[in-house]
Amino acid sequence: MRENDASPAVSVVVPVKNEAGNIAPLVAEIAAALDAGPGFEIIYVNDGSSDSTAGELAELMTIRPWLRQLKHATSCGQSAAVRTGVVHARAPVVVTLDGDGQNDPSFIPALLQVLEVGAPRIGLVAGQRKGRKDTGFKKLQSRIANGVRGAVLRDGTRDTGCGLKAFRRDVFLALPYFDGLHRFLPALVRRDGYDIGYVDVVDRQRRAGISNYGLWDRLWVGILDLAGVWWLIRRKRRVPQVMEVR
Ligand SMILES: Nc1nc2c(ncn2[C@@H]2O[C@H](COP(=O)(O)OP(=O)(O)O)[C@@H](O)[C@H]2O)c(=O)[nH]1
Ligand SMILES: [Mg+2]
Repeated sequence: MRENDASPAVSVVVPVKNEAGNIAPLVAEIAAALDAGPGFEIIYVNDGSSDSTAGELAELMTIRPWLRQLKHATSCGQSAAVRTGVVHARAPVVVTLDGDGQNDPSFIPALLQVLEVGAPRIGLVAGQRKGRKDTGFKKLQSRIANGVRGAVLRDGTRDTGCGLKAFRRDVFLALPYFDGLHRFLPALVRRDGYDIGYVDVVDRQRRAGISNYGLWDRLWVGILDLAGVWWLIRRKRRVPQVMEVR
């Protein structure tokens, strides 16, 4: 998208909290990945950052007409930030990725391709990390979390923690909303009758700054959320096909 296009084909949503130093390099990479394709917009959802994230975005917006910043007055969490971005997205297809540079935007076209070829059967395409660039301890946490989740939900997904995802906006907005939702998207999209597509992606190091999560906030809420998603899937019912009789 060269001009400020009000109806882009793809909206890229990036949730950020205190990602100073990571903004400009990632915006450039996303734009480079999508430049040859259909029109796009990039929506940064700034979730109450206290560093220079807002200023760095504002400065870039003066030269990047397709860049938008949505700000939460106070921090509401990553799931809320993703949802805000999807609600305000102008395209029917949304791509998400983390704002710290760990997800490589060069995989975005591959995700979009799988979504397009699989339409309308595939509702979401999930990046699956290979060769993780996190510490050994974090990789272990992630492996356990993905293992337990896979055993309980049987969602057929090796890795749901990867921020790189592509999905239909209407499919996402029909999902039940709760804090933590962004970690359970494949299981919930499947619950609504869609298939999930997968693309192997290569993970990178966080470019600058530090992780927003510690062990405990991920572990405890993860267990609670898993119980909730298990219940939601147990209570799945057939979706009625409704016809109005006149
Ligand atoms: N909007 C928002 N984004 C967050 C929050 N916590 C983390 N993020 C973003 O979500 C992405 C992943 O978080 P990160 O701290 O890198 O987690 P990790 O890679 O799993 O250790 C990054 O883009 C963060 O800026 C939050 O509370 N609100
Ligand atoms: Mg990260």
